[in-house]
Amino acid sequence: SNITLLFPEIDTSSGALDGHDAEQIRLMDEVCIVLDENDKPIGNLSKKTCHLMTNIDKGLLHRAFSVFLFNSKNELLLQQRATEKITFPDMWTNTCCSHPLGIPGEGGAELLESVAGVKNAARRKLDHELGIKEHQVPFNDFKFLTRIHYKAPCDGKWGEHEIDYILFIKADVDLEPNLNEVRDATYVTADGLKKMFDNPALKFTPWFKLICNSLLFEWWEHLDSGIEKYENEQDIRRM
Ligand code: DMA
Ligand code: MN
Repeated sequence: SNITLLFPEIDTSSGALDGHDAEQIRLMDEVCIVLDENDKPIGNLSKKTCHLMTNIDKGLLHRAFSVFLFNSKNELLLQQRATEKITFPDMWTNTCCSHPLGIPGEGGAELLESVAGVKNAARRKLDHELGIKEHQVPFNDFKFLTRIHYKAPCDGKWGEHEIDYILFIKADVDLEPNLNEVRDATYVTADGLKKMFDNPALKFTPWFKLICNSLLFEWWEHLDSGIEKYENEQDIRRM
């Protein structure tokens, strides 16, 4: 891999995790897929390295996914991130977000394979974060819509810089939230979500706000009629 040539002075700051939750520190050793601007994998680096702003400021970019799960009443499942989360704690966001890992079945250089990879990762994390068993979210029920390239600082030290695969699924599921990941979860209608935005006590993740302010409500209106025309977009949307 040419990654150490591209990022010769990568920051792995030894003290960056001090004081954080032990389980969340452990998860910072997960191996993320590092990308060029066209979503081609150029190597693997730890989740910790990928989320340090010092590295993001040098252009370091990785692959992610965002799941939007709707029940049969077309209500969207939201989660509030746990206080233990190192990035964006306590914020409300879409159903589940995470990273495909540099492990068999989750990677891929071509879109067909990378989409399959993020669907596999999504099923792994829906179970890990929300206790949704894989049989309730069949692989073939996920719809890939598009990819969003965005950058968002968190608190100065940490941030995101991702190509984020947007996945929709309609499923009625049983929830058993992992409280180390998720503080709260609730279903909302589109109007209910807009009312939440008016409540100044609630904070939302930057990527969720970007998607809400651009595409979400249009997609949501077409859930049962015409969602196909939004599926499998080949271009990467830069936000
Ligand atoms: C990362 O989400 C993915 C996006 C789209 C921001 P996350 O911080 O919730 O990842 P993880 O659950 O793996 O900590
Ligand atoms: Mn990330």
